[in-house]
Parts: sequence; C-alpha cells; structure tokens
Amino acid sequence: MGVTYAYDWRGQLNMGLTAGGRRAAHRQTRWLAVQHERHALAANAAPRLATLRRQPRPFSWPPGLNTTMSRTSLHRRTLAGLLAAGLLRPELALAQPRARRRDADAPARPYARRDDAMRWADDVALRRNLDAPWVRDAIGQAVFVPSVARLILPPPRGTAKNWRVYRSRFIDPVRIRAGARFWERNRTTLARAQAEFGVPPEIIVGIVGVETIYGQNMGSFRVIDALATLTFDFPATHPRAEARQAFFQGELEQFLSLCQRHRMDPLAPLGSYAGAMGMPQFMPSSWTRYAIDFDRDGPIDLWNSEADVIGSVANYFVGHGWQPGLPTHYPVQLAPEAEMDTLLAPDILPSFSVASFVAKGAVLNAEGREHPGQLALIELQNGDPSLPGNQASYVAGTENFYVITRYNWSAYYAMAVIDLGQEVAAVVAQGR
Ligand SMILES: [Ca+2]
Repeated sequence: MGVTYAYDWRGQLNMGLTAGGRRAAHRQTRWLAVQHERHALAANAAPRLATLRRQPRPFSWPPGLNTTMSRTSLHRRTLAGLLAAGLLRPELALAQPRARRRDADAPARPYARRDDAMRWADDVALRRNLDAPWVRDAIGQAVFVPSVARLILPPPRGTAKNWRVYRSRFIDPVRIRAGARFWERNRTTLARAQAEFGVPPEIIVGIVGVETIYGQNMGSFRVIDALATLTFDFPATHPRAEARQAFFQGELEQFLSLCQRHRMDPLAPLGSYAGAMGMPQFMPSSWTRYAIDFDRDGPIDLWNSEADVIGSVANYFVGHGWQPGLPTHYPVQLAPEAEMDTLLAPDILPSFSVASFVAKGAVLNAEGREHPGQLALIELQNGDPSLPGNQASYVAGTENFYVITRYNWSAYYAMAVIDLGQEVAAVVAQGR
C-alpha cells in the first residue's frame, strides 16, 4: 500500500493461453507467487496459530491505555506470553512455509556484522534525533532475508497483462463474504468515515479486502528485516535499483522513528516483504502521515482496530485528493476511428476534458458526458490481444480512479478494489 512499490504490471503474465509451455508456466508460477507473497503470506501460517488471525500487538503502550479485553486482545496476550517465554518466534511461527524453508537454508546474517549498516544507524540516529545505541541495536539484530531481495524484483517481461486473471484472484466468493461480514460489523464506522472524509464504504471495503482479506493475510516478515534487506542489500539487477533502494531506506528511517515515538519494539512488527503493515498494509511513511485513531481509544492500531483501519484508509484517500461524490469511472465505447495512441498516452493520469475525450473517439454515456473534470482512458489487457477473445477492456477513469492508484500504482489494482467493493455492496444490500 501506500506504496508505489514492489510489483508493477510491466511484463505481466499471459496465463499460458499461447504456446510457451513450461516457460510460460514458470512465469505464471513466478507471477502468482509474487501476488501471493504480496497479498497472502499468512494464509499458510503454522496450524497451531491458525486461529490467531491477528498479530501480537507490537506496541508497548504506557500502562492504562489498553483497557479493553477483546477476543483479539486475549489472543494477543496469550501470544505475547508465549513470545515473552521464548516459546515462539513470530517471524518463524507465522512465516509462509515456502519462504521459510528457503531462508532457513541460508545462515542468518545479522546486520550487526556490517560496518555500512552500523554507520548508517549512527547517521540516522543523528539526523532524526533518535537514541543511537537503540538504533544500532535494532539494525544490528535485523537479518538479511534472501526471499525479500528476490520478491522485490519485477515479474518477467515480455508477457501480456491479463485483467481477467487478475480480477479472478481478488474477487472470489470467500473474499466477498469476508467483505460483507467486515461491512456489517463496521457499518456505523464506515458511515462515520463517509460523513467525515467523503470516502464511500465500498472503496474502503475494497481496499482492505484486496490488501489483506480483512486482516487475514497481513504478512509474515519482520518489518525491520524486510526494510533492512531492501536498504542494505537491494538487488542491483532491479531496473530502478537506485530509486527503489532510496525509497526503502527512507521507509526504514520512518519505521525507526515511528517505533521510538510510540515506544514500539522495532523487532516485533510483521508485514509484507516490502515492509507494509497491518490490515491496510501501510508503509511506515504512510502510517506516519495518514494513520489515525478513529476508534478514539488512544493508540493507532492498524493490526487490530478495524475502526482505526477504516479511518486511516479514508484519511489516506483524502490526503491524495479524493473528491466526495465523484464516480471512479464511467463505461466507455471506442469508435473505430478513435485516436487510441493519443487517448492512451497519458496512461492513468486524467488528462482529457469530456469534449476532447469525445472528439478523439471515446463514446460516453449520459452520466460520463456530464463529468465535471478530466478523464483518462484506462486500458485493461486480457492477455495477448492478437488472440481471439482477448480484446482489452476499457473504462473512462476519473480523478478518483487516479487517487485509488496512489495506494498502489496499477490500473488493475484500482479496478479490482472498485469491483470488489461493488460485489460486497451488492451482497450487503441483499442481506438487508
Ligand atoms: Ca485506536
């Protein structure tokens, strides 16, 4: 989330509809693995922890702040007790088995042994006014995680993107039912978020569902290991290695600041391979900027408080320019003479007035023709377009469609969020 990170859609996979046999299958596996690692790490958690859907609370709040005893907090306390007794190591207990096996083969490489990491720790402590021994200790205990360095690489190039495949991965009966339950138990909070921020429930429900299936898959890497690996050992083969490494270095700094500010153990939080945390998968910088205490109990807890998650996602959208009441997209037809190159050139950035959009061959319905702002022609490829039945899907994206892509830079992602939200909304409406 909050993130322009990790996988982008260039070189996306064609689902093996063409010849290509094993290579295509391998690419497919690789692509799906990336999607899974990104979105579903905890799904294969160790059986004894299968019922513990939430993470142990990583914050060590001042006494008195945490006064409620919910079911999850009971679980949390049970787990915290096991952790305190040294009976569980969260990064192992919750790790996805495949990743764990691979990483288990490699000897642990704590960054305490790396002079560059220790110099970096001192430098960050100075610049951010953090306690230097505390930063050195935290960074020193972080370990290199080979699977993180592997997962950050983009999927292979040269294969077509496939919206139908992408959609089917995120919009399925299980996720829709989980979304309906999330909506029902948070109906009042979702309404309050809509009233205060103007972000409708279906968008928030779509985001939390696509990100983590409503908290079921929040990631199983220690955040500090993931961010340290991407800071000190970012793979040089990545096409944008320098920029991405700088991004993650900034996130590691933000993470350390966040931990010190909230008296949080920097070794405790778990997240995605890119360091995204909690039900909405906020990166540390987004947590710092946009996370809010929407249940007004004091702490901000994006792992356990669905209200805090709802308010924070809404706040994130407002911070990125969400316009209340504006649709995300309209249906669009394309005239045979449509100027496709021109219409597609700005990609997802709304750049055409309605008049200009229509003049270039885009055909809008009545509602679309009344759109007050700019539009983008959103193309969603359905595999190799030269094959029958694989023609791309199109919508006219508004400024609000663009705002959803600020959460994750992908039109496919935004469309999945919108569609999931609508599917869940339909189920919720039926149930009432
Ligand atoms: Ca709270």
